[in-house]
This record gives sequence, structure tokens and C-alpha cells, in this order.
Amino acid sequence: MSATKSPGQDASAPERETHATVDRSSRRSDRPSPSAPEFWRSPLRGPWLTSFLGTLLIPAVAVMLVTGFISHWAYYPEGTVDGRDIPVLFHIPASWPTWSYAVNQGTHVTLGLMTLPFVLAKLWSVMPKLFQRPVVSSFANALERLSLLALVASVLVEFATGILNVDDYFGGPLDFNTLHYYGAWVFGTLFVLHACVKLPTVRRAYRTRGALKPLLEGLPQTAPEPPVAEGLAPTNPGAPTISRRGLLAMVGGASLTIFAVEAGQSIGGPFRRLALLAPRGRVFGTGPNDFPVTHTAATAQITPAMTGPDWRLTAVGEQTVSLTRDELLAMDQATHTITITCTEGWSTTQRWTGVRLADLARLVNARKGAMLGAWSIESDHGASFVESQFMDDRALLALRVNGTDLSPDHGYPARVIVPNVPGTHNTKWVRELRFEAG
Ligand SMILES: Nc1nc2c(c(=O)[nH]1)N[C@H]1C(S)=C(S)[C@@H](COP(=O)(O)O)O[C@H]1N2
Ligand SMILES: [Mo]
Repeated sequence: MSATKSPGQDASAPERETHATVDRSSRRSDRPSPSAPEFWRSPLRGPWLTSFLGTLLIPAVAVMLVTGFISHWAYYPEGTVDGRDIPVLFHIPASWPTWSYAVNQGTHVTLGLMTLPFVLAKLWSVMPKLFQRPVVSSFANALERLSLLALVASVLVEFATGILNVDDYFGGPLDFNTLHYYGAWVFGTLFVLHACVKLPTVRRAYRTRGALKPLLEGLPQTAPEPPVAEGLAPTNPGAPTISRRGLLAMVGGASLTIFAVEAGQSIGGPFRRLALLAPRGRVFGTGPNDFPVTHTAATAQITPAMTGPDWRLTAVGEQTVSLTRDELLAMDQATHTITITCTEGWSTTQRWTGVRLADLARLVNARKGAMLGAWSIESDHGASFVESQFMDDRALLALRVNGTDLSPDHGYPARVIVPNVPGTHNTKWVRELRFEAG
């Protein structure tokens, strides 16, 4: 590499440059490449740290899988997605306390975000493996490395899709539910497999080092683990700049910080103000309608003409009826405090008043075992409910909230409110309710 000579340099300068270049390049060739074990010098890396981080991830992943599947079943209680059958073991009954789905979803999203620093730390702890040469050493080794590649890829897909969904990114050709659901099967299966395969390594690490003993060591006592062939411990350790417990405290601190600036969106009330990181629920209404709006009437292209005196609710069962808003208001009204929980994590609890969906089902003579499809004026927006959901006493076609008419942003003239369903099913600006065979 030749240095550009700037004007005014004296004659000896190029020589000095040459020396400098030689020095630099010799230093460069001295430095091992990432595929050499000596490249990785952190004295903290080793079987104990990786085992400990992995152990912490087990309960977090277990809770995320369970809450994730419960959420998916709540989304598709009828057990079909685009004509395909999915196994639904359980869906949260509408009759359970109204915050049940909120607890499930708040846990899923909050714990997921809180787990990210631990996943990153775990990946950091095994980073040398990514550069290992030869890339594969045997058929068995090839299988193991491929499964690890899929494990890492799937965990990254789960976190990336989850976070993008919290940020309300999806809506294009990629479907969040499909990606996140099948990603969870791949990740969950490989995670369980990985935990089983690594169990002996983890046990050895805890037996030789003590499961918790390294946590008692401050910086002066922090020593590298003895290196073994193809192990994680460095062959050429540098001096520690942080203890293992310091590293874990840093990761845990990052996790708690995420909790502090995120959980408020799920817990609600005064805590919502603390939810600085929560991207949703930043648009509010006024007066009794002062609670979060994600999709406003304007973004949904709902015009006053669509929701004016010409608006009718069409309800279809064995009979079809068409009702004005005044006719709906003249029916028996029910008032219930019900939580809406967006799958993105945030929730809001309000007092809704309207016609029971069960009364509308009876009015149109809905068949036994029918499903309800609710359709919005907004094109393409709809949701379906199974009988136990729409026949629940608290399942409403809401016309009013907190003692006043729904605002345009909250779904005027009428919106569906059913307890313990994903928020997106609470269809706003309803035009049609179809009680049809499932
Ligand atoms: N027609 C229609 N209904 C809708 C939506 C929508 O975009 N259009 N958003 C849904 C979503 S994702 C949620 S979480 C709830 C509450 O959203 P909001 O805050 O926009 O009212 O309403 C649901 N009902
Ligand atoms: Mo939502």
C-alpha cells in the first residue's frame, strides 16, 4: 500500500512512510484471524457463563412458548387459518376475568423484550464457534452445526418479527402470525433439542465451577476457565475488565430498563406514562373517549358520510335485519367494563355500553353452533368469533363508551367488544354481522 505524498514533505518522509507501512502490515499479520482460537480473548467466556445464560433462558422461553400458543389459539379459536386446520388445545373463555388475555399478552411481549439482552449475551458467549475452522469436521458435526445455525436463525426471526409487530410494521405481503407461529415451532423444537444435547456440558460446568459460585467472585477473583479443545474458554485470555457477575448485572440491568420503559403500556393507568419505549397508544381521544387509538378513522379512510344517518347495521342469520343506530339504541342495552388488548402488548380497560351480540343472534335466528363474522365499513377489516364468545353475556356491539357516544376514532357508529380476544378482533365501524355455519 503506498502512501500519498503531500506537497511540502521533506525527502526522508517517504522512507518513514514505508517503515510505518511495514510495521502496520506486520502487526496485521501477527493478529490472529477470528477463525483462530487466540483471537477470542475475553476471560469470561467459557462453559460456565454459557451454561448459566442458557439456564436463565429456559424458563423465559417456556413462558414465551406457552403464552405465544395461547395467544395464537385466542386468535384462531375456530381452529382454521385460511382453510388450514391448526390444533387448538384451549382458548381463553370470554367469561374469564376481562384482563385474562391482557395478562397473557402483556407477559408474552414484555418478557420477550426483556429476554433480548440475555439472548444477545448468550450469542456473544458462543461467538467464537461461528468462526470455527474447519467449518465442519464430520457428518455428525455438520448436522450439529446446521441445527445450531437454524436455532440461531429462528431465535433471531422470532425476535425480529415480534419487535417489528410491536412497532406495527406488518401489513404488507409478509404475515406476522404465520412467520411468528411457524418460527416458534422451529425455534421451540430446536431449543428443546439443544438443551437436551447440552445437558451433560451444563452439568459438568456446574459440577466443576459450582452453579452459583462464580457469582461470588468480584473482579480480582475473576479468572478464565481452563481451555479445552474446541471449547469456549480462551486459549489466550486477556485480563478481565469486568467480573462475570458484573456482566450478568449489566445484562439484567438492560433487561430491567426495558421492563421499566415498556411494561406501562400493558399495566396501564399511571404506569402508561412510563412506557417511553412503547410505540403504540400515543394518540388519545378527548373526554370519555380519552384512551389510546392505534388506527384512527382518518387512517382507515372512514368519512362522516359513511357513518352518518344513512348507516345501517346488517345482521344476517336465518333472517336478515337492517337496523339504524337509533333502533339499536332502542334495544336492551348492557354496560360492562372490558379490557381491549392489542397483540402488540398494550391494553386499555373502558366501560362499554351497547347491544348484546347474543340478543342480535336471537333476533336473526342464528343457528346453533354458528360462527360470527363481523365486518367493518373499512375494506378488508373483519374478525370471527366462535359461539361461546359471541353468546357471552358481556360480548357487545358497543354504541357508547364511558357514558357517551363512541368517537369516530373508537369506531362510531358501532364496534364489537368481546372479552379476552386479541384487540384486533374488536372490529370498529361495523357494517355487518354474519351468523353463519362454522
Ligand atoms: N375496522 C377496524 N377495526 C379495528 C382496527 C382497525 O384497524 N380497523 N384495529 C384493531 C386493533 S389492531 C386493535 S388493538 C383494536 C383497538 O385499536 P384502536 O386503538 O385503533 O381502537 O381495534 C381493532 N379494531
Ligand atoms: Mo392491535
